[in-house]
Amino acid sequence: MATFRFTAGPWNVHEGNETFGPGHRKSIPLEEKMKKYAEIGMSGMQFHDDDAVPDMNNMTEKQIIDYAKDVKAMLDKYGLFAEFVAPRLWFDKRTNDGGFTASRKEDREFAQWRARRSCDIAKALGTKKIQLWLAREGTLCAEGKNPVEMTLQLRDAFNDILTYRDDALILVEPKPNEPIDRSICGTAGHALAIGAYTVDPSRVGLCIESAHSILAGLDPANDMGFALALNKLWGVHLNDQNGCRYDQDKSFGVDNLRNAFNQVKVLYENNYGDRGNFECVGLDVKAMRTQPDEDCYRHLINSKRIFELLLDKVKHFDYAFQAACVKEQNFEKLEMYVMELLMGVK
Ligand code: XLS
Ligand code: MG
Repeated sequence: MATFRFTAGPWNVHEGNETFGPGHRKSIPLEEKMKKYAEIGMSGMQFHDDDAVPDMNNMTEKQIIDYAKDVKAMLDKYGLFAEFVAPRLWFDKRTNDGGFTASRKEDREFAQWRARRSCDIAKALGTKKIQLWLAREGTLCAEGKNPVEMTLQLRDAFNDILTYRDDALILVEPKPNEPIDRSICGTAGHALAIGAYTVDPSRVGLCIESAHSILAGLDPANDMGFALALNKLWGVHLNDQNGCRYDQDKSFGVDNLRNAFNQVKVLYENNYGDRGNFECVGLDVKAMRTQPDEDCYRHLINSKRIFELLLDKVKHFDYAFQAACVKEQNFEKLEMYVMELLMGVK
């Protein structure tokens, strides 16, 4: 019986900035977000390395760890845990052309330094999970990098993390494009294949994000099922996405409700969440740009509620009826049953 623990990152409550305009909501200090997250039912928080330690590029390794320990104390104060730390390898000038796959050796070394610091920060925050959203690991200009080299550079970067911290777990969060034009590791299958060639494949798993699967033209519930079957679903980033366009991070289920139902269904049926804080329901959603300051947490509240309402639908799913439909191969009947269930007629 799965118990779901919800988490979100500080970036999920943001000022509203996007490619075409600056943000217009006020910045909220980390502690205030923690307090509010606890109030709205989050159990934990997710971090980029510099969400936890903002000025880390200008700090010594010891200073970084000490700072992270203070963040841990803050989390404890609000009864929250840290789910993962993700090196943010897409903000710095040195990672313009990629982090682990940057063309220049010194830039790759910077990325490696950040990944190692993420391991230290994660330890101070009490988590083994290092999440890798491989934002710029690919090409802007197709001929700008060599695909064979990039694949091996990623494997080497995973190896460095696995060796630097021998209890670290890598969660790859695949995404096929954006901000990069062509990603070198765009799907769950790519991520696990690279993981299989590392020094410890048992410590490389997945975080499946709904929108990223949709952007790859794939079904998020099936991606989650794939990962669950292989015991590799170590995180999810639930949200929604209107087709293959820019990454939207909409509230969970608002565009593809049936799709969202099937994500909740596959998680519930496979007892996702039973491994406690290890298996969280991350809500990687962003508020619409129009949202005012005083209501800038609503998308998180809504996403959690939609998940819970869908969970209730899942619990009422008539498996005997489904089996009968499958036996007669009457999928029109089964489909209509699902539609009626979702529309509140069943
Ligand atoms: C962006 C990603 C990002 C990661 C965290 O597309 O979803 O938010 O989840 O680095
Ligand atoms: Mg994400």
